[in-house]
Amino acid sequence: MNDTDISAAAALLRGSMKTVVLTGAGISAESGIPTFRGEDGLWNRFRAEDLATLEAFREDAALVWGWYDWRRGLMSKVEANPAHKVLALWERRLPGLSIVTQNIDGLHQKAGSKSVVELHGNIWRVRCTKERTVSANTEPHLEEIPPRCPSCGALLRPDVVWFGEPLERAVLEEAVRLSATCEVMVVVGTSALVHPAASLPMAALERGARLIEINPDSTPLTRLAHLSLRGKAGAVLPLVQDRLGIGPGEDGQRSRT
Ligand code: BJW
Repeated sequence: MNDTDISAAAALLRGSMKTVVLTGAGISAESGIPTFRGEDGLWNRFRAEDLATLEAFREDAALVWGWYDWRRGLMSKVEANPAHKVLALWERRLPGLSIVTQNIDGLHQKAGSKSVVELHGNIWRVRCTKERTVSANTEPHLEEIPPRCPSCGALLRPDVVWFGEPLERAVLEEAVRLSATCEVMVVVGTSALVHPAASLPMAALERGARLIEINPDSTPLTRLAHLSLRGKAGAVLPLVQDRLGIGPGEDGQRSRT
């Protein structure tokens, strides 16, 4: 990544009326949340089949909930990092910017982002396996594992999308709509291996969008990207932000300079 690439990314963003930022686990890595793949990834220590499928939950709900409870404890202690914060600022000051995230940690919202489509759900919500009702549960640790629905007594599950499960229809439709109509898509911190999320950049490219990738490693998207900014999100996004020249406004909001 060189200075010219940072300037080119800033120019693309400045000229875009509709931007989608697709994020993955890498954007939260610098907050202290482990990614899934790669050397220190969760799937190197745990088997996805045992913990992130409906079959695993039916087999041993306490085991699956134990793993999610451990992750809730971890996620309750972390803060949004500079990458999340830059995106929250851009949403306020650049026209038509939306975030589509695969993350379940809620850190984009914690940074102040409002327009966030959560493809894989949110760890701070639970869903009744019988009534399908969804409710917020933000306790770092659950009182009872596995937890039960206070209304009907059935098992509660994390309101997340496991392997082999369809994404919520309205959520996926919104993500596809945004991707297929954006002028610029910025893909941050995803291995781009899990579908349908990994298909969204293709939908953007097919409609002529410019693709910027921010990742320390290459991915299947790298060769398709118009700009590949190799580095950590918490370092690269603030550099692009500096080049964009969006300064602090009078009321704590920000304005373009
Ligand atoms: C940094 C960084 C820093 C590090 N800064 N970057 C064959 C082909 C196509 C599809 C399939 C297939 N076989 C099976 C499927 C379907 C499957 C799938 O895609 N599998 C592939 C793995 C092959 N998909 C599904 O099952 C999905 N559902 C579905 O397709 O339904 C169809 C259906 C229709 C009708 C009826 C029934 C079904 C659902 C997928 C759900 C994924 N769930 C998880 C868990 C969510 C809950 C939880 O968190 O517990 O979602 S798995 C996990 O992977 C999690 C993530 O959101 C997702 C993506 O991972 P992500 O974010 O890309 O993280 P990593 O770790 O992979 O990458 C991190 C990146 O960051 C790396 O590139 C680093 O370099 C980088 N990085 N530090 C910037 N500081």
